[in-house]
Amino acid sequence: TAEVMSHVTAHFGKSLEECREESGLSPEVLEAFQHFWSEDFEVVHRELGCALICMSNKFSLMNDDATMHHVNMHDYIKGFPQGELLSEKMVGLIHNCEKQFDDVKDDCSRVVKVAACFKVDAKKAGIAPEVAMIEAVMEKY
Ligand code: BOM
Repeated sequence: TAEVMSHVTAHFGKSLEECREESGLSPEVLEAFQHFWSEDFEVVHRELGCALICMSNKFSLMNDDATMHHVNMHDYIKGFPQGELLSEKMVGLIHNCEKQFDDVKDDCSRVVKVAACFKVDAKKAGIAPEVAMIEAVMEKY
């Protein structure tokens, strides 16, 4: 659900600052991670893909080849309130997007394409949070 996704995004997004430098993602491109879900934000920069890899590694959510670690992702999402309502859906959507871009060799470039695909599909599935929903739960993490 979008509510659960707001919690996941708020928690995951807290690791963005730690990853900014090593990923080369400037604050002008993405000031705060909650804006990932904004209509106005285009998920296109390779550096965002590098940042997502760095952030995911803080929580062991990716394998060494920068694909999603299914078990760890399930467990991570299930750790949030009502997370079991979202985990299967979210893992399924991400995996479906990964399959569409598995020909892209560069990890950062592939991950940003997978993330853009996931954003579109999550909106279609009605599980994308509003930025305001994320902001409302930021203080919990
Ligand atoms: O093959 C790489 C898979 C990684 C894709 C990551 C997509 C996540 C997009 C950003 C949304 C964040 C919300 C929660 C974070 C959990 C990863």
